[in-house]
Amino acid sequence: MRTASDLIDLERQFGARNYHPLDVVLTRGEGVWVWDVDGERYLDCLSAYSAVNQGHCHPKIREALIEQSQRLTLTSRAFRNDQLPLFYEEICALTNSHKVLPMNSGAEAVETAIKAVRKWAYEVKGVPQDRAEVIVCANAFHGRTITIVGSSTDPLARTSFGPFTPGFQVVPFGNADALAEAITPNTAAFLVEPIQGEAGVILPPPGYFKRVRELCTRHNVVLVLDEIQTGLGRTGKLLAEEHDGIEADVTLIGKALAGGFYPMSAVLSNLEVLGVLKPGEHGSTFGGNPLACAIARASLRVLTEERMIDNAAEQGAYFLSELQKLRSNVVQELRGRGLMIALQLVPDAGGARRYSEALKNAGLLCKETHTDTLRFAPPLVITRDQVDYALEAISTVLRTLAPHGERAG
Ligand code: IF1
Repeated sequence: MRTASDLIDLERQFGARNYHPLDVVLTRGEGVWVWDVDGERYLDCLSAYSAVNQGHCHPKIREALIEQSQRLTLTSRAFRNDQLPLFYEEICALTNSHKVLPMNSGAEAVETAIKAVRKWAYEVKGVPQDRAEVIVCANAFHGRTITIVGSSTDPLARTSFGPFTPGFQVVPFGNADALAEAITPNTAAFLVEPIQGEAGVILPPPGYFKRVRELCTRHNVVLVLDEIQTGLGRTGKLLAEEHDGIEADVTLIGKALAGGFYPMSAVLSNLEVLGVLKPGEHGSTFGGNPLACAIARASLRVLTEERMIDNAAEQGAYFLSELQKLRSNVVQELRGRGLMIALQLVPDAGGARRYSEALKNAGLLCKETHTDTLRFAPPLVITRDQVDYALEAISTVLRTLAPHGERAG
């Protein structure tokens, strides 16, 4: 048997170095727990970036995967399959959508939305050809394609990957006046996360999205909400837009749509925007395949049947309020909604990375974002006792890692 360090060496030798993972080699997962190859157990507070909201290896989703994989996995969209229409019907009923376009990764859903709103701008809004603009936010994260990183303000994401796709304008997140100023007659859409994830769980000021909704309606701009991370229960509602009492014109979902078993994403839309796409204008070999659709149907079913969304609201509120009681001098700020929680460390805490490493040794897995922020986003099936386990690990690590202690190493 290969040891953990053998496996890490193999990865170093053959893998591209585009990640810097914690040195924990996982081999099994169940609910909120994962185990490494040495049999150590950890509470997963990352949930594969919210792709396993339903918990690792959920038995009912696994059953759907096994059952469907014994019948039919892939047809391509050249033929119809008997799962896609049922997925359409169920996701539309659940999210109040009129039209759906299934893709695979989150980035593909974002790209699809950009294509659709551009075409809508030319054919419906009357924007002159090749002049359509999409407004995005500073510090946003929407994926890794050339077009998307070209719209990004993050130097790490974009440097040396140009030349980029034109047609993007950037405004600060949370500032509706800045959006109002940026809108021109050529503006096709405003693409925005309800809560900025990668930026460090940044919540906009109250009332922001109400004004955004009004501005988009008034100026005939498509409001595209990227709910790829915030959606499907993560924030304590099915979609984060519900917290703001608004409805997007186009909603992007991915990640937990297929419970962490399979890559699947979707563009949910009103009739008008997706209505512009005609046969042959867009597609994907794997998009909408029967295996993905069967898994997604089970993933959505357990999310509601097992009350995971309410549990996220309840346990998230408890988690955040208990974190607020920790009173550590290295904590600068706590932010969160539902089970999407960030703990920002003071600038001289020595960096979040050594905290995530110490938390790993204390039996909790999480990932730092940028240099000073720790993110906690466990599966939505977490119980109060398991939140207490996380709180215990976090308080121990905050207490024992001296704020001015030695560097990580
Ligand atoms: C990685 C972050 C999370 C997303 C939103 C689209 C996508 C994502 C709002 C693209 C993806 C990921 C990808 C992952 C890291 C990660 C992430 F730290 F970058 F911000 F989740 F917190 N829109 N988010 O968050 O979806 O194409 O990846 O399916 O390693 O890049 P994708």
